Amino acid sequence: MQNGTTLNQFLIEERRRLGGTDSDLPALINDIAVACKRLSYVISQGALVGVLGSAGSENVQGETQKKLDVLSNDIMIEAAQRGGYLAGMASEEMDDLYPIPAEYPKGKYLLMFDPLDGSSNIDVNISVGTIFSVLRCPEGVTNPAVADFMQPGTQQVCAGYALYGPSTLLVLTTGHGVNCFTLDHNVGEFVLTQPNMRIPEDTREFAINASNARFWEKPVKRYVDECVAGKEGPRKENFNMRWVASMVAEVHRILTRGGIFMYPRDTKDPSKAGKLRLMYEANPMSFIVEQAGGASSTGRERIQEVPPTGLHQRVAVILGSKNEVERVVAYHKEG
Ligand code: P6P
Repeated sequence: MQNGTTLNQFLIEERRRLGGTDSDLPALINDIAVACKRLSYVISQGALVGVLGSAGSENVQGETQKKLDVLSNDIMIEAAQRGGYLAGMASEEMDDLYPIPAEYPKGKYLLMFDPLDGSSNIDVNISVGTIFSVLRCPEGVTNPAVADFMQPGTQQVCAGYALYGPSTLLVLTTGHGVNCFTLDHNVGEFVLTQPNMRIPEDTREFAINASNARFWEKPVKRYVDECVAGKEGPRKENFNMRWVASMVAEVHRILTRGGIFMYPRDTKDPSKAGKLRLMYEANPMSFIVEQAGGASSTGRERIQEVPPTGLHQRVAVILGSKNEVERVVAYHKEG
């Protein structure tokens, strides 16, 4: 597909390519895209429409919810629940799964999402995003339970993110490469601007929250120390560091110019396997990164093969340029 193709035109082609089994998937993607367009507008209005600041509540993660966290969750639910493509939803902002109300038809997919990733940045006007993952609901299940969502990332049929930055972007995969669309505000359409995105296998740019250095496990500390040692160190190359505190922005930078993003397991809270959530952050981003030729690991196993045990399960995340991720994995093997 060439640049300038609209998302609608792309999804018509997708429907032809996907054929019978997943013929409803393009229509579900379109519903998600409508939610992202609405979110793009609300986020761009910010203080003008009084959506900044705290909602005065906490989510299941124990994190203070921003007004926009709650609003973005509502926008996604409202856009996705009516179409008849879903059997259920789950979100970072909801403790339990969201069953499709009886007044709407049910469908064959399960949608999991982080409606506003990086929301701690919203009040300081730094890029935030929406991340989503689509699974098939088990055959014959019309009222899915949490157990029906407990499928490894390899079972995803679609994953994507919207990035609300200087431009609003929608990045998608259905297992046949990664395509990036830019929202044309003049016509309200997402337009294909970066077809078939590929991550360079090598990089000299790493992303990690260095304030956690004292908690890192040895392999991560070894990798970062070698990057920081630069030309004088074992890598014999200088490295750059970035940390936006918005996973969507980090992943998009990596898709665009390479890099490695790490939110590893650490000793800060030994009870947690990591900070990021498997089902609606790590798995969808891993699907996208691998489809673009990158790699994604906990350091000890491929993220998409981690067996889920809960909707809000946390996991260590090391993803990006293939050769750098493999180096960090090798360091974990060496101990
Ligand atoms: P920290 C945002 O809250 C998020 O889930 C990711 O988008 C981001 O990469 C990470 O957490 C930032 O974490 O500890 O730097 O605030």
